[in-house]
Amino acid sequence: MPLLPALQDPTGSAGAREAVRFDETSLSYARLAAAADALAAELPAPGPVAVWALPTAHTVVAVVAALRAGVPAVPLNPKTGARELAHVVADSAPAAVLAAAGETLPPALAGLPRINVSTTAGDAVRPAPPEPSPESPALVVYTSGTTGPPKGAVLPRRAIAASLDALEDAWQWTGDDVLVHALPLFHVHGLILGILGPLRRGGSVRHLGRFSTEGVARELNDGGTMLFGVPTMYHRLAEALADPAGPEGLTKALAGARLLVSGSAALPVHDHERIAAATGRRVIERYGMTETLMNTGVRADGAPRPGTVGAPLRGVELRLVEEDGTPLDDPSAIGEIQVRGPNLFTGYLNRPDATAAALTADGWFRTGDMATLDPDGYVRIVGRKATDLIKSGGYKIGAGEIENALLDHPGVREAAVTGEPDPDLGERVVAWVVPADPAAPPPADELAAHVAAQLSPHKRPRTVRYLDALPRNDLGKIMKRSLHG
Ligand code: MCA
Ligand code: AMP
Repeated sequence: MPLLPALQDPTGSAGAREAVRFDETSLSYARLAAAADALAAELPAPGPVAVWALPTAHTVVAVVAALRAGVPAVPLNPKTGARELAHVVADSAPAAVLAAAGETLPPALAGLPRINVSTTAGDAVRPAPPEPSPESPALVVYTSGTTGPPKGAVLPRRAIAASLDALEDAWQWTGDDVLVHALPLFHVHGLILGILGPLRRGGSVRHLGRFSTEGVARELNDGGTMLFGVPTMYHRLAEALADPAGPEGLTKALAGARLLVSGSAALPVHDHERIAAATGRRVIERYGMTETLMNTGVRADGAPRPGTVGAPLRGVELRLVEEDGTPLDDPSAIGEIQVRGPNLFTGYLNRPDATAAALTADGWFRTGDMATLDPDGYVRIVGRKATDLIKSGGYKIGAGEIENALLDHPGVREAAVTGEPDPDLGERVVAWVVPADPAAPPPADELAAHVAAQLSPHKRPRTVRYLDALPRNDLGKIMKRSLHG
């Protein structure tokens, strides 16, 4: 089966069905196929191509065109700062960048041929291009590690198809579903689950452009059947439900949805319970990673259990292992999650060392997530192996890349970065800074702006704490565990 079957022959009523809607822009399947195929004909094979991934219909056309042409797409965060963008461009070496006409692109992309994306191009449905091989790379998605710059996870068509079909099975996801979300389109959650998911099923997606509780209420009350979000979004919905001045119709909207799904980070039990009490609906969680796509999930016909991420999805093998990699005897003990299955990536671009370190000889992926198993197989994530990974607003952020960016600032002599609990973001990036001149420490907002400009705004420190010296052990290693507010 092709990756996007509904685009194969979008004629008649199937072709007239709305595929995506962003504000005023609505594309039917016929329109999306025509625009994407017109663009696909222009793409330089074998690619890859970078996609300026604003939350717009143009991004959908660009990604679908690349998928139709069999050219790997590298979605770029349009807010990426100079240093990170230069790394992604150098590492992925795109043959062109795809963006809507009129978008101003940053200098790091100036050297690339530009191909303008139009949602109105193409006037006829062309014969479907031949389906590329299932193992061919579809997307390269950049994801942070503990140290160094982000790595490009190469995702084959096979993994995308397998993961989306496992979610179809778990959630009884059909072409009648209308998904509502406001996730960014340069990560797995928003792009693969949130856009390619509905397109694979022949259903519809309404993207809010940017998250708002009003937008969620409006779209769910206007035919939306499912909501996908990160825990920060559900936290804001829980707050809005409790606020007498919150958006009109929000309770009804959430109560009427078929599925409310949270992922990318742990949903706090408190927010889960507040939403359940106000709406009668329980949010269901699923657990995934950029490298593995989706691993577990609570089923639509299953029992949501706050604090758990459900059981392994169809086709996914999951086990817990000890520190030395041996599978745990006692399933109720804490171990690291390893997963194996058709949902896995093929490796990190240009990083055979990192790929080899992430996978065991027999193909298990080391997630770095620590968990226990409930007797019925539900997974409870209890923490992460690496203290140098921070999940803030659902974004994975490496402490090392922020420390390096801070050290580039002339006012910083030493820096350490940690994550601290935050009711809204889950974790908040905290920078511990030894100023070059103790009498004139660089202001916190200046350091935040510096990190935002070098890396990404979501990686900026939300709190800066100044120290005379960083705590170090006898070997000179920074003792991060003793850094807390
Ligand atoms: C603020 N801004 C700045 C600065 N300060 N810009 C430059 N310099 C600064 N110093 C800007 C920001 O860019 C943003 O711009 C606005 O101010 C607000 O920023 P922020 O406070 O960071 O955003 P927020 O409103 O708190 O965002 C919360 C959020 C967001 C909407 C929940 O965190 C989000 O979209 N999270 C989703 C992450 C995600 O999709 N993760 C999936 C990866 P502007 O106002 O223009 O926006 S995980 C994954 O894919 C796996 C597979 C999985 O399991 O799902
Ligand atoms: P990323 O690399 O950005 O794709 O993030 C993947 C990581 O997000 C996983 O390794 C987990 O630590 C975390 N994660 C994703 N979904 C969940 C969830 N439902 N509950 C807890 N953590 C999650």
